[in-house]
Amino acid sequence: MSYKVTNQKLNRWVNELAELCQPDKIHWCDGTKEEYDILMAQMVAEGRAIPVKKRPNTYLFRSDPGDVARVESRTYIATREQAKAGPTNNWVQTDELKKTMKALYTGCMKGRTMFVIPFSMGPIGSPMSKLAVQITDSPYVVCNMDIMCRVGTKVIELLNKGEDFVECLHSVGAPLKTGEKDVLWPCAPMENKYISHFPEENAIWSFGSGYGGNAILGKKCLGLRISSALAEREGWMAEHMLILRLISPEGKKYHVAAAFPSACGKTNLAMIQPAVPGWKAECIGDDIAWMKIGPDGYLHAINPEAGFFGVVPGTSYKSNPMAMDTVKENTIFTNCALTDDGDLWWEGKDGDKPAHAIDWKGKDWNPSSKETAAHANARFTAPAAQCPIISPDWENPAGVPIDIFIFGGRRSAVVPLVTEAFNWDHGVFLAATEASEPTAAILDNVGIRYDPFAMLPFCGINMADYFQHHFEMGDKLKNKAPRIFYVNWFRKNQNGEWLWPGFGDNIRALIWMCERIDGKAGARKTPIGYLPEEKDLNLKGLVIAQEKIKELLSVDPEVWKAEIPKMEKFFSQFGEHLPARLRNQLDELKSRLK
Ligand code: SAT
Ligand code: MN
Repeated sequence: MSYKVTNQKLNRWVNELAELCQPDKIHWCDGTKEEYDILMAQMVAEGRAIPVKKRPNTYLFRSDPGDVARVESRTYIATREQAKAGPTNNWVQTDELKKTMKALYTGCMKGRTMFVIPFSMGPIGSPMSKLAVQITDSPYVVCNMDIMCRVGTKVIELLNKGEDFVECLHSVGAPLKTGEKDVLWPCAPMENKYISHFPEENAIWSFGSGYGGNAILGKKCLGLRISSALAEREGWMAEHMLILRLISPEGKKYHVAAAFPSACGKTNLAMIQPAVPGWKAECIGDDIAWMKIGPDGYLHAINPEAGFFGVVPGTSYKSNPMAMDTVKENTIFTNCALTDDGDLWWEGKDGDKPAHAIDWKGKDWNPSSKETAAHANARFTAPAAQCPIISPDWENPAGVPIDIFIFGGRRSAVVPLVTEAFNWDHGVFLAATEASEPTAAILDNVGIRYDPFAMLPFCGINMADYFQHHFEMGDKLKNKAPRIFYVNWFRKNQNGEWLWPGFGDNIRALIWMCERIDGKAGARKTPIGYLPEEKDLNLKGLVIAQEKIKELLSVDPEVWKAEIPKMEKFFSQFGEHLPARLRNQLDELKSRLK
């Protein structure tokens, strides 16, 4: 250990867990490049990491085929009373879950090293940041945490001054018997995986998975589930949102925070290359926003993360050139295919398919293979600072003032390209009824589902309380609240073709939003909100059939009436707990559709 720990709570916690988990060794991480390089070199020697020749300091990992994404059915919110977790979370009573998991943790790190990772979510020392410590027995997780969070001795200095921290415990759940040879990707069987949260004690206990949000605990577990509970108690917001700065041709800055479900294009929008000349974009974050009302009365956002954990398939110079340039070096890839010339391949990458590759399972692959070369939820882990359009303000401890909130999902029908909420309460309603079609980011997602605020899998409290909290934030922000919009880039026509080009052309919807704020752009009032007319959108340079625009901006009251019973059913699970203001919004929509 290169530092001394005088925070007694931390020492006690680590000692207790060492006794429980019985690792061979304890390694206190300092987050330095040397440490990262040594761990990587070890993993290369063990065959777990494959250096990617064409990309400096870049490594490929292949996970166990049963450990490839978040598993929501194994994700728990444990509280004393069920009402605190609410109907949308898997709830287990705190003591009961602890008992089950303590049995699993007993001896779970035998034959392994226990790593202690002190980290900060948010710039170290920002009043909006939080300190945490993750314990893990996965060196792969340590290296990912090094990229995704701010790890190191500066955090220890703050802890030694007596600052508190969130306890994040993780084990892959695969102890080794004496002399037993390890597998390349250790993890536990599905029925023993637990991704557990104790929001009443700021603690996370994760067991059995080594993948993504199940294991990199700063991300969804702390960044959203624990933080949404903290935010409700402390009067701020922890949201599943990218943060983007738009700069108009006149040099005016607008800050956007946008919530879409996993694998619905947050990273692409966060790194947008505007198709309209003169407009510029800067990326601040691609997944999580922590927001507090600043001294100026506006809502200020920071990105608590330090890296991107992005979906690889579909990423190309066409869909996201900035992401492509971000992952040229110093990146961890998981579950991509390896080409014979020492580069990576994935579905949707630019250029021809390779004649031969090694697929994500380590098997020979060629273009006639039935299975995909990369897993649909293959991911890159890359430092945010490497993004060519990262904003100079991305680490500003005061955050950036948010002008625009965007919600949306993947809907091939019903939902128009862009809608503006009538007011804050209506915006909360639009967000609360956010819905999306399935993606590969989750193992067990089927059919269209309501995903309020894109937080369904990430809300650490009763979702009804979360809704109420948003109404109250609006009351505090008053006329300084962000304006709320709803978008759908994914509308299809009857032949199943996309109606909207998406990607860089999404700027056209964003420009309308900026112009609405400035009182420059027109809109028509519809039962579901304000919509632009064709003339209100900047469509210069876009070749698109008139009928497509018409369909993209259409609202069919009959189709929307058919949505009402689904919304009612979704809301009914909250019973009396549902905020009256949300019920009013639904009633008002009904009467507008009459
Ligand atoms: O695995 S993660 O939760 O980090 C990615 C995602 O589902 O958004
Ligand atoms: Mn996400």
